[in-house]
Amino acid sequence: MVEMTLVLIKPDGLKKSLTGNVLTRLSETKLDIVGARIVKVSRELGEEHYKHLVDMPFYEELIKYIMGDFHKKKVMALTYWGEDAIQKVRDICGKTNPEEADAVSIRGAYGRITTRGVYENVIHASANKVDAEREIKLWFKPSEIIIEMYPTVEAEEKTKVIKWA
Ligand code: 3AN
Repeated sequence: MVEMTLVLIKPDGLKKSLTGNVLTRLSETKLDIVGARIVKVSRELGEEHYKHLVDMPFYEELIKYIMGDFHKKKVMALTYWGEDAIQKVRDICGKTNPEEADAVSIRGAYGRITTRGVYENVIHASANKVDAEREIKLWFKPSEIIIEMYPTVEAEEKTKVIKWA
């Protein structure tokens, strides 16, 4: 089944200059990148992304981590498209816990658990189709993705924008 999935290269991955390594590993999937952004993650965005973990003891540290408080204040957000995209990307990522992840997976090779107990696992990848749609719509506008997979509507918006001077 043709799917889209959201990938985030997290602040630890950017701080450790792992972007190239991660993209090279992901290219093994032969999936297409259809959207890419560098994002400075606000608390609001971090909290919305991880809202399913709000009751976990590591939640506050997790929000600080994704906002870049421990590394660099940026995340690389990517949308991949193709056959079985979600599972193919998850397989290369490895398990959530970097110590349990296969040693040749991205998280197994580059992740760690901090002394504060946060899993710094370099990469996020959508877990299933419902999450993928929610997350892609959270991180990307329709115009930032070069294919149309989810329905869109035309709307007039009167908002102030920043443009080149
Ligand atoms: P995944 O990212 O593999 O889908 P989630 O959604 O359960 O896993 O967790 C989101 C993030 O929360 C993880 N990527 C990791 O950074 C952090 N995390 C998850 N479980 C733990 C845990 N038990 N202790 C510390 N951090 C965790």
